[in-house]
Amino acid sequence: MAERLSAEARKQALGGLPDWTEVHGRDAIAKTFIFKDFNEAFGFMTRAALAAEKMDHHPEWRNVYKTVEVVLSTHDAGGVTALDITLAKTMDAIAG
Ligand code: HBI
Repeated sequence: MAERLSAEARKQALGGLPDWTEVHGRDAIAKTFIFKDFNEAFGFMTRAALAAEKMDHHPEWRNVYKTVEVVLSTHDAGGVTALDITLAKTMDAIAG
């Protein structure tokens, strides 16, 4: 199983992930993506869902029109692991 990152390692990883932040009161990271319209937002979610499924690592997320709020945490580990950092980078790459 993936290991939870230390607070220091998590901070360092977040340094390379623009606009991703730590979630207050929980070992998780979050980012809100805002797209041009619903079509762009849902296209992002579709591509990210396929990447997540391939990783067998899935986001918590919420979509309202052109906004997608994402929270990443590894449930099995009870916190942020390297899998969350990889998925965050993948989502950033997909969002462009
Ligand atoms: N996704 N975010 C997240 N965290 C998990 O622990 C997780 C997952 N997707 C699939 C998964 N774990 C499975 O590997 C286990 O529940 C068996």
